[in-house]
Amino acid sequence: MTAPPPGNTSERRIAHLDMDAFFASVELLHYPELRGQAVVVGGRSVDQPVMEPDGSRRFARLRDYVGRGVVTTSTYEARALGVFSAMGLMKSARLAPDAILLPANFDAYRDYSRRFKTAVAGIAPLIEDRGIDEIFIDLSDFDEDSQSLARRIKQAVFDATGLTCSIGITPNKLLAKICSDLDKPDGITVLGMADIPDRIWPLPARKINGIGPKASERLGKLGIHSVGELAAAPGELLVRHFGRTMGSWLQQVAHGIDERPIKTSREPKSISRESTFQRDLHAKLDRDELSEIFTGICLRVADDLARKGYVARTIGIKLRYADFQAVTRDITLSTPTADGRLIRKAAGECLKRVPLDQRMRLLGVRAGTLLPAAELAAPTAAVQAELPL
Ligand code: TTP
Ligand code: MG
Ligand code: MG
Repeated sequence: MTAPPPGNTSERRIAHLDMDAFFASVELLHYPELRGQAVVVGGRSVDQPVMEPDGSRRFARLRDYVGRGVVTTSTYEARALGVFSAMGLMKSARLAPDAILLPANFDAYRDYSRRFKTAVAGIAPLIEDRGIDEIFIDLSDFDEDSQSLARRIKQAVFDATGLTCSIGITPNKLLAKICSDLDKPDGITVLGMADIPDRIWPLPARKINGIGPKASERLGKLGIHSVGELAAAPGELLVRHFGRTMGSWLQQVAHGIDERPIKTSREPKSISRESTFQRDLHAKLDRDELSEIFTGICLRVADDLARKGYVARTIGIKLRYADFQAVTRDITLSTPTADGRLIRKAAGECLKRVPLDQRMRLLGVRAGTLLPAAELAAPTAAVQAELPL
């Protein structure tokens, strides 16, 4: 995708979605009895809750924490007491001694991250992955109004995860990122370019993604605190203090201008595995050993395909002889597959088509022309495969 040509007046619709108190909210799914309490994620494994004989759980409290750990995230109840991400745990214990402390459980967070992204992709497939708990979504092609789209996406996320998120929908990524944070938690903020003076200009300049603590301090010294003050600052003043590139960027963003397209992650073109032998092998003399290695490579390719959710229409081999010459062969299957035995069979066919009188040092198997596996099951989803995901 490219930015719209200059003079194009049709506004894009870009959403930024960010999960609410993400790690802490995932923990509350596991410990629902903690709902409504100040909870902090950031402890060590010794802070794991302990099951009491009566079946209840005993949780670690912030006041008992000794060490140098920091808060990874906190529930909104803990934030109300002044406890935020990156604060030292011992310092936060002074503000909220009774808060519950839990160790982080990254596997669970990654799992819920995948779940919410898949749920959104089921509604709107043009997604830019921005990390574990946030995405941009290009909604420009929808006719539906922004509020109802946002509600539908939030509902899909909730149905898939039991978690709430906040969404900003605006004409670009810059504004969407700001807006997803304006009504947290569980919020929806929709705005257009005309709303910038009322809604964006009163905000502190550091709300703009890219204006960090250093830049905002330097702006402060120039008497510029809000986005509106930045928008009103003379261009040459900004260029003088920040250089041409940063100076003109500051001016643009203060006016809410941002043409960056959504960068959707590419579908992989192929998945391959190869193995370099410990010693050079001969097709006939080392037949069993070679066959075992070959099958192993095919099974790993099959496993990669299954894990990533693809089926392959072409299977190929790469072979490097002892003299470092390489050859490749491939074959197109009548039906796309992720089945290890079928991949092995097809790769075996390829192997028959290469000269095998010389010893080999490397063998590789490649699955190409990939399709999402879901499409084999649901041909109606074929349209989606044409989108530049
Ligand atoms: P954020 O989206 O910044 O925060 P959050 O989801 O906890 O809360 P909010 O409702 O304000 O969005 O970060 C997402 C997760 O990333 C967060 O749950 C924990 C992790 N994280 C860290 O590990 N260290 C940090 O300094 C921050 C800010 C977040
Ligand atoms: Mg978040
Ligand atoms: Mg986030």
